[in-house]
Amino acid sequence: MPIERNAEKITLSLPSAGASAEILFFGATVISWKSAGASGNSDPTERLFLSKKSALDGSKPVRGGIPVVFPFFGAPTDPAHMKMSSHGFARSSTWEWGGEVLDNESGVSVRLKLNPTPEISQVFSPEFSLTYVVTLAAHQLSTDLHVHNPSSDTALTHQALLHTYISTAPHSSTTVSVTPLKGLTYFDKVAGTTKQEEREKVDVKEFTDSVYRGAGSGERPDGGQYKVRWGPEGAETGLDVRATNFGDVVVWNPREEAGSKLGDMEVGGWDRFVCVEPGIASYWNTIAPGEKWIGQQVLTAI
Ligand code: TA6
Repeated sequence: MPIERNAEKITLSLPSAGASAEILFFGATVISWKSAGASGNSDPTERLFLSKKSALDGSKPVRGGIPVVFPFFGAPTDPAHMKMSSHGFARSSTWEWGGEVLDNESGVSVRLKLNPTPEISQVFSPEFSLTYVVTLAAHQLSTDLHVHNPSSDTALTHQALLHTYISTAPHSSTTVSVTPLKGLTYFDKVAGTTKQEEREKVDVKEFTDSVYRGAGSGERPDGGQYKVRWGPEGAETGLDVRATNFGDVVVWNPREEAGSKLGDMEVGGWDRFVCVEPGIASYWNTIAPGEKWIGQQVLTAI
């Protein structure tokens, strides 16, 4: 069965490619994506990191997979957001089944929806309607966040980000790099300063929390495509990340320094992931009444 669902989650599968994905209704959080590499040099394997200590029962946001961040990134700064916790309500709300979009040999795709509930309306008053389309193909996982402003007279101003935890080989035994980020301006949240990226390859061997600005806004010829790689020269593996309409990308790894302080981060988990997060994180997007904005992430296992 390419698309199965129960009250808690949706399971997508493409048996011919050995690919599968699992999406919790809680937070519309993709918690698993298994795929072989497009180059044919890797068997189906789990491509996302999920902390063994993560709650999966809806008691708190998932520590891993692809949490959906909306209507703002990070700690609330707007007075209108102060009733919400970090990264907003989308990742800790229960989304609804929105139907099958595609189910054939080339891929399976489903829709989840989130509209204002009494709980959300208590903390966020603007009208909104979110649709999340998750598509599994042979070597790819696409996640499209649609933000619709149903208001007839009021603009909707928001941020949004896909907080993707990419499973990697241990940083302690190999270099996991993210390219190309050289030349971009970024806010280094660890140092608290704005910097210019001078490294060809960005690694996360140190505690890293960087918001790269203009990474995907079209200011760069590739419009937000990143390679996450590790392994021996000439035999590297990893993921390609392609972002559309997300003008920033965040690179995060807490290492033991900050990771050991996260109650739901398994010990040593920080050594086996890198978060590469396409998003609207350093600016705000405004959607006119009746209009829609769509942000897309396409992950490809190489
Ligand atoms: O995306 C990086 C970041 O904003 C870090 O500052 C860190 O807070 C991380 O998100 C995880 O946030 P969370 O609220 O899930 O613990």
